[in-house]
Amino acid sequence: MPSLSERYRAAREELARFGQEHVLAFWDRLADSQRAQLLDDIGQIDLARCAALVETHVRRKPAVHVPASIEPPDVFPADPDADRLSLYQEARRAGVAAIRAGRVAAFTVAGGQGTRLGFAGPKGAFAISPVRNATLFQLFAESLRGVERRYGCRPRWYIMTSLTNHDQTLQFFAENGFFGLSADEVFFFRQGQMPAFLPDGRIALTEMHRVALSPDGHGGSLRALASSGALEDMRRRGIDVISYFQVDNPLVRVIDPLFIGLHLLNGSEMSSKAVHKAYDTERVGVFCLIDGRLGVIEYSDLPNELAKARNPDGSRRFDAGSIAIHIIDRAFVERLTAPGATVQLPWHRAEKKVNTVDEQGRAVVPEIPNAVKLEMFVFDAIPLARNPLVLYTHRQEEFSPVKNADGVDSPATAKRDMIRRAARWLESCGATVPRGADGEPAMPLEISPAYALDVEDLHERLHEPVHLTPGRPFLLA
Ligand code: UD2
Repeated sequence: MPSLSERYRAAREELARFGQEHVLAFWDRLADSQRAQLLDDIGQIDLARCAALVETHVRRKPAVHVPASIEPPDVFPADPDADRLSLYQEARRAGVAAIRAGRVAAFTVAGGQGTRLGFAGPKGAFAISPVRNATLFQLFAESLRGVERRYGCRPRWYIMTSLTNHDQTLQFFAENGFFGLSADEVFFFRQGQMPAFLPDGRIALTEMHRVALSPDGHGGSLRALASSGALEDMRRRGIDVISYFQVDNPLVRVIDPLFIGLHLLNGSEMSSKAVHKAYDTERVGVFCLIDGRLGVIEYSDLPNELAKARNPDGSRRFDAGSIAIHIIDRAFVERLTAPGATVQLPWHRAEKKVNTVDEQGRAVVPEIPNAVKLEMFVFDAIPLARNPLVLYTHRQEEFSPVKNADGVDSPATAKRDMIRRAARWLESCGATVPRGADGEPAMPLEISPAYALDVEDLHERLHEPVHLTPGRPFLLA
């Protein structure tokens, strides 16, 4: 292990090469522990990559490519029409066969900071289920156990964390006995970090001994899958299909045979699920054909006239909202991340408020955005994929994210949607669900995904009639 002063000299030389030596400006005022921390932070930064990005994305806004055409794409319907009935049946069979053969893994991106929710821990540790208060991570683990019960094979689980929540996430799993999974079935890895930049291109410090680092976006997951050894781990185990989802959606169908099967039959490298947008300005990316290639335009980048555009029959023209659920081929990630790969996900620039220090080392808390952050988005891989497809799913069955402390996309709406879904499934199995004057079920309802993965699963499992009493929580687990 090199000494602190050796590390300092090496870091100073490297920073100077890229005009970033100010990062060490307060060195003389730091305690040794702070010095070590600062050098660790510097070690996280790919300075050569940052130097190029400073020129293209920080000092100026990146050149925007204005597409010649933006059209709505073809999307597979959630329920097959007569023409597609046999395709969907075949796809389901192909998906089940891939799951049974151990080819499919679950992959959760959980590196985000959950600032909007105002929850301090890793978001997956947020308690959300209506009866048991089960956490998001617990529900996903139970889904995997449900898949094993139903298809005879438990998919391996990859979880991407970030530097800030990695240790807490591991500890949370350990404290909870891995929710009935074994510790070696879950592969945790950290995503990369990017520094925030001041408008002149200098790397920002949040304290005299801390670089302003934050996760490099969920698009960083592709690179992190490669650099962490996760891809290699998959290869060794014969896993070639990755079921990607975000940590914030308790309704997600973690492993979906139909979706997997359509992806395989279509020879796709990356497939996506969509919902019909709830309203024009909903905060979800929108699937579009951009100059003939499928891609997603993030809500904040979608011109208002396109968000509001209508078809002749009055329906919304750009209506396929991205819910960040994908099937990704392992080989596709390998191709994008191989040494010397020529394609690379674009960086998105955001101007943010970042606490910094002034030249004397005094804390500066900005009132307006003072720094530039750069992130990659995973959906930018879609235009690079062979035969990408989009499948609609029913929002009420599969999408109710926990983003905000209250209002839309909050714990309250996610719980409500979990209860509504359980009520629909129970009613479809012949139960009578008492409802209040507002039409909502008159008691909290919860069906663990370990008990039933979907309504067909519930049909097969429920052999006794279910009796529900207003005000009495009801649980199937
Ligand atoms: C995301 C999508 C949006 C829509 C919506 C559905 C983007 C840019 N927008 O919006 O189009 O699909 O989700 O819910 O993706 N994460 C990481 N590392 C990071 C950043 C994020 O792991 O560096 C994870 C995070 O833990 C979460 C997910 O990615 O699971 C989404 O992040 P977000 O909440 O910032 O995305 P949001 O709500 O802006």
